[in-house]
Amino acid sequence: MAVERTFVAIKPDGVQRGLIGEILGRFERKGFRLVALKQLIPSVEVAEKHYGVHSERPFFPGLVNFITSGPVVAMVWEGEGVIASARKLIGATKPLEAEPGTIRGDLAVNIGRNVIHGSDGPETARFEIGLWFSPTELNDWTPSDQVWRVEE
Ligand code: IDP
Ligand code: MG
Repeated sequence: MAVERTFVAIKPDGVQRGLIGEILGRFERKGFRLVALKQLIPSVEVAEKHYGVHSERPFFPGLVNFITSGPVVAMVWEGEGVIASARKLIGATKPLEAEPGTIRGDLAVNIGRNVIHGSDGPETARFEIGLWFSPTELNDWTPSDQVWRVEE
C-alpha cells in the first residue's frame, strides 16, 4: 500500500474542550507520522475554500462562522493508507452514529460540533494540504523506531 499524506484539523470545539492531546495521541499511537502541525484562527477565505463543496448547503454560513470562531489545530499526517484510515479513526459525520472507539463516537454528540476534520480522498487531501500549508511547513522524516511499525 502506498504512503500517503492527509489533512486533519481539530475544530474550534475540540480545541476549546481541551481535546488536542487526546486526539493527537490517537494518531501517534496508531503509528502515523506527523509531518506538519500549527494552531491558527482560519480566515473566512480559507474556511470558504475548505468547505467549498458545501457552499450551497443551508448549514454553510454557520459552518464557516464556527470554523473561523477560534483556534483550529491543522495537521498533516503521513503513512500507508492514512487517508482512509484517518477517516476510520475519526468516525461517521454524525457523532451519534459514529462507532464507539472512534474520535467522534467517543468525544462528540452533535453534527455541527464533531471536533475534527479529515480529508475524504486523495484529491481532497492534496487540495486541503495545499490550502492550509506551504511546502516549507511539511517535514520529511523517518521516526527512529519505524522498523518496529513497518516491515522492511
Ligand atoms: P465530514 O466532516 O465527515 O467529511 P461533510 O459531509 O463533509 O462531513 O460535512 C462537513 C462538515 O459540515 C461536518 O463535519 C459537519 O461539521 C458539518 N455539517 C455537515 N452536515 C451538517 C448538517 O446537516 N448540519 C450542520 N452541520 C453539518
Ligand atoms: Mg467532508
